[in-house]
Amino acid sequence: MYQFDRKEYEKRMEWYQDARFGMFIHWGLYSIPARGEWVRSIEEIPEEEYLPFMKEFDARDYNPKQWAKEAKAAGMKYVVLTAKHHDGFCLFDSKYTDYKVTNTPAGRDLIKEYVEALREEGLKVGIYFTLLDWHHPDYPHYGDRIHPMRNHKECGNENRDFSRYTEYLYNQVEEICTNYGQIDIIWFDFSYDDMRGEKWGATKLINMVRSLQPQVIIDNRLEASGEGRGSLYECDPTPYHGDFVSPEQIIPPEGICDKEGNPMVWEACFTMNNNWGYCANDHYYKPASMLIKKLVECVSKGGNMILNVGPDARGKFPKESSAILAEIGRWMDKNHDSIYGCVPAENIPKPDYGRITRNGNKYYVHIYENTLGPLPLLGFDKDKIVKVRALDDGHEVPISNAWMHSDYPDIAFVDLGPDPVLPDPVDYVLEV
Ligand code: JFZ
Repeated sequence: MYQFDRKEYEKRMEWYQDARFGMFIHWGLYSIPARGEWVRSIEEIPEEEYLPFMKEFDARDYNPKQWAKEAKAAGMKYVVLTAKHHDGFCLFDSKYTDYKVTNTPAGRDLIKEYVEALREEGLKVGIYFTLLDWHHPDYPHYGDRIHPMRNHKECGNENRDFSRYTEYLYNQVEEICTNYGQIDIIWFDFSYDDMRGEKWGATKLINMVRSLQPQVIIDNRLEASGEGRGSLYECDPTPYHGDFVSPEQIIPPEGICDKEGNPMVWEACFTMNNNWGYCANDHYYKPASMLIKKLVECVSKGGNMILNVGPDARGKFPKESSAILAEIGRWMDKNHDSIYGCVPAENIPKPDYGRITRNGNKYYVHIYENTLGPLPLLGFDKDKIVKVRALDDGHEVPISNAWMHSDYPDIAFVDLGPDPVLPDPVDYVLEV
């Protein structure tokens, strides 16, 4: 019988919940056709047309130190890179396949350099590992497509032996857990239909992972998909329960609580444009100001945010992504106290001008609206407010007591001063 140890679990999750902000990186052969990481499936590219991308994969601009620097400067605390995505191509030197980076012009193990670069910057090391594998001869194909989410009937699977596939999965995950020192996060992706849990040999897999990497944090997609929640949510944790829920491209409107109403650990993953893998023609990037607000929203609802970059065929971050990261970093530089270690301000309602995060008895009032005049701190006990400070430069913000507030004797107002423009029009933060 599996015994879930909540104390140990909470301890394991501590750094991760304090971190709040991470970087996702999707990079692989699909970065060459540059139409997203699902291109092989969606366009039904036959193996003989896809494999030759290996001959071009030279990683000539691959500079994981630069990646790590940009992540850190943006205020991110951890990075998760696709060691293997659904196309099955490995960025690491696996001895169980030839379909790997050491057989490309890049000619070396890129995961090794990646983990070293992150550690040098003091970032936590995350590895994304796909459960699907469109390349492996024993992975079932569906209809004439390899897209598992479409309702095509299975075809050509007569000679496929799925247990050989799970053995391969197990062996490769063992390599990841053995050859690269401490791994802080493993991000498995993903379950669908009845392909979940023990179908992947999950108990055996996770027991191995946890014995090799006792402190590792694992997402919930061995038993759930983007929208599912897993057994921790059901309050009936399996041996392979995920450590966090992984909502995709959506912030759970009210955070996530388990069935019994206890807050859960979750991480919303977001793309900057509309693709995870590099997409040369996708220029629909979300502005940094929007992404900052998404991060604040996640924190105010008790979650993390992991923001994706899809490096190009040569390993360089798209210039749009780098610019966004730098801009987020400028805000984080001044305002990170309102993010790291912060949690929802449970008893204070969301103000109409922004959001509130909390760290201990400090409240961070995020002001989005460029509003002049007395700003009400609704929900705060007026007599318990000790001081209000602007987070960017620490200056005192007076609690205003102008005559016109006498109609509202119980409400504390702050006075932002006479400037009609907020010092930070994106998110100006007060510490209360
Ligand atoms: C998965 C991947 O397919 C995708 O390429 C990317 O890596 C993302 C982070 O994760 O996306 C999913 C997974 C599950 C569902 C949808 C997208 N789902 O169950 O609907």
